[in-house]
Amino acid sequence: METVVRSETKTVVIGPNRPFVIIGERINPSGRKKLAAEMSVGNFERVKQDALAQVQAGAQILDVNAGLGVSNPEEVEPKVMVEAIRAVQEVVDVPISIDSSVIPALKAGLEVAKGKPIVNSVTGEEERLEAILPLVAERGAVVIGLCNDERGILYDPRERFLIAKKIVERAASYGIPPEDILIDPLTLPAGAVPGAGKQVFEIVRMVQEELGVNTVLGASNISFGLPGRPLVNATFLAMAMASGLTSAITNPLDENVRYAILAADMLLGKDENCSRWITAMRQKEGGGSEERRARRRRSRRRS
Ligand code: THG
Repeated sequence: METVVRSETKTVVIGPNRPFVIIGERINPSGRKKLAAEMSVGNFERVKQDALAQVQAGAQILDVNAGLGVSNPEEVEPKVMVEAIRAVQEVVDVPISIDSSVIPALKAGLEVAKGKPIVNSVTGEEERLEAILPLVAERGAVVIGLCNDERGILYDPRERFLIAKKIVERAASYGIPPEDILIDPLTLPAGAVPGAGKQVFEIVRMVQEELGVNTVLGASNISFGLPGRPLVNATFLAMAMASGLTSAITNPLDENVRYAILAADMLLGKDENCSRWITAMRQKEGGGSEERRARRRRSRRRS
């Protein structure tokens, strides 16, 4: 099954036989005080820089989160979301993932995001299914379905899978086809929840094998509170990819993450002639141009 998202002019396809898709996570003020302060006064310069840098580093989609941690998000977030999406669309032409738990912010985001965006997200909660799925159907957008519901977060992978199944079935009743859904197994911090990674790998595999639906997750969540976060994130992603994960909301500016994804794609046979991997390693080695590499070879011979 292939999930198609679009910006104004670009199309991105997510699927099991496609290279892994990186959704850039950095346009998110939670945990970034400076960014939050700037966004709250209408300064989106850093948002634009982050957008450009992430796309340059290989993000094919950008997640936009406008959660400023205010006490009245229903009033504040829709406006900030609209401005943030507009700022991103001014500098890059990639599909947008509209990331909010505030329904009016999702709605406002859908009005300005060009092409076919992602709504991030709906859960298995009745109230949210009923409010968000009609918006997704009306716009013909893609929706991320998170594997939690009224009962909160469940630790049994089968229980979480059953929520995914319910979301897919309910979406169908609104006319949303399964290819327009990305299931997010929910990633809990491994430092607090033993086996958090393994739960995710099992759910990803079940969703792919039993529903045939594509998957996404927030990779950086796995390492919250742990030392060596980039290496944990990168390893987690590579393992999830081996279990069938098709996309992730993560930080492509992190070399561990970027190279782990390229290596995993290559090992899974999604990199013809290993050419993307070889190109990345050549660029990492420095400069990139044939001339600079030749110069380096000469200087190595001299030394
Ligand atoms: N699933 C879905 N959407 C999500 C998540 C998910 N959206 C939000 C989040 N989880 C994914 N996005 C982030 C963004 C940033 C960080 C983690 C997840 C992060 N930030 C650094 C921190 O807080 O320490 C700070 C960033 C910096 O300064 O560089 O870790 O799971 N569907």
